[in-house]
Amino acid sequence: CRELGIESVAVYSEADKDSLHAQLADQAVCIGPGPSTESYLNMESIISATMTTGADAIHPGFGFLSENARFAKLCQQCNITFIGPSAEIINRMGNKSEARNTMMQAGVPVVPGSKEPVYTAEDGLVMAKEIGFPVMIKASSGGGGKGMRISRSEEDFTEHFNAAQLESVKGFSDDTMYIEKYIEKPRHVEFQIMGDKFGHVVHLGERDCSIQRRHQKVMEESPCEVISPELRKKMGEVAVKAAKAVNYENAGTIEFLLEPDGKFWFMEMNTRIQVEHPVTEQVTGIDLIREQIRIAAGMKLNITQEDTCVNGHAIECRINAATPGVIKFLHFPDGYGVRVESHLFEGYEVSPFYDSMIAKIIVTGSSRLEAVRRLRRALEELIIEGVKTNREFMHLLTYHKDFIRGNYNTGFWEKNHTEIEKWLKEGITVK
Ligand code: MV4
Repeated sequence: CRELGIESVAVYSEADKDSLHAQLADQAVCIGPGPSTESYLNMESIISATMTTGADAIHPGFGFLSENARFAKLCQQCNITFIGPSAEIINRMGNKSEARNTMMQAGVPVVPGSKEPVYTAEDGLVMAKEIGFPVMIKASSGGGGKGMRISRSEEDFTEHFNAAQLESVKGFSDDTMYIEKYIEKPRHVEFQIMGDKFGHVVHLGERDCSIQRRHQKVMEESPCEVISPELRKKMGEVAVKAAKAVNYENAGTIEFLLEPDGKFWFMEMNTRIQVEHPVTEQVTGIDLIREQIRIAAGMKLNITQEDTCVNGHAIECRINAATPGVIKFLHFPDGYGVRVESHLFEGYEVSPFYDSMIAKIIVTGSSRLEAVRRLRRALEELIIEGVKTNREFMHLLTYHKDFIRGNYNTGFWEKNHTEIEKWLKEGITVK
């Protein structure tokens, strides 16, 4: 905002009163107590902070209200620009089974599965038999693995369906489910999309996000090791087609499941900027948040598909706190090709109210091997005293043969985390 000459207003909760963003913004408004429901999810409080400061627009970031269609609608009704797609698109893509149908109609390859939602285990079982086991049972309002179960046979289907549906009712007050063919150990590859208000849509390459711990991404990289330029062009065109099918505006992500033989399937669309967007910024040289603000202000995309190219290799490593605590000492790595995004400072108290992610280390190299070496060095230099983190684990992960060879998929964590934890316990360190 400062680079664009735009005055910024930060909203913060009482627990975040000393936070960096509140100190760095031109203005800061307290929107409520620590618990998210009373502050960062409190729509009325955020809208009134916008009104009282006379702000024109809200950037919702990721998490919290960033994919809440009701909030986007409320902004529209209050004449506040929501920096993202329209409430209608958020709503449509947030309904995962409707999103599938929309993409099927657009001719986008979708994971084989149910054409319409299912509400009972009986109907689900009929669907599963048609599709063929194993199947993935998913919640239409789900995402990030919530309300999702794998069923490998008729015998275990009903129990898994009921468990997934109960999770969905509890988590999203929605019992709408759908069934997909289970793709064995795919790679989770997502394409960054950017669309303006004039119908221009470009893709900005892919991010391989297969290394996930319980559906929480821990490491993301671009480009994906196994995607050839031809396959990238094909997947990119499908991603653009998917975005154009819904007249997509602003930043978005098309998530695909990629099979070893190069077959790829649309899984879901995220209607927000993602935590891992810096990986794409580093290999394309495009400031995605700046583009988001420009597009929301009604300006045209100043990127064309032709002049968008992926150069070099970027890897993001998420640093998570294992416990709350006060940061006693802090040293961030730096140097060529090292980018750190963090709200930490010495004396800052890592609060128990919010997400455990406390920093992102993004490294860029001219090759994947150079990026891996740079990530190892950056993790060795990183010092965070006062809270326990996953720094050492992630450092060792970069020495695992599957990671080094880049031949991993969504099964990486399940297959390798025990071995890496053993190395950690045995105090294996690499100098
Ligand atoms: C799948 C799948 C395989 N087959 N769907 C994970 C959460 C949400 N983004 C959808 N996810 C998946 N959906 C079908 N039909 C594999 C994943 C998946 C995954 C599954 C289990 C463990 C880790 C995973 C990491 C990424 C994606």
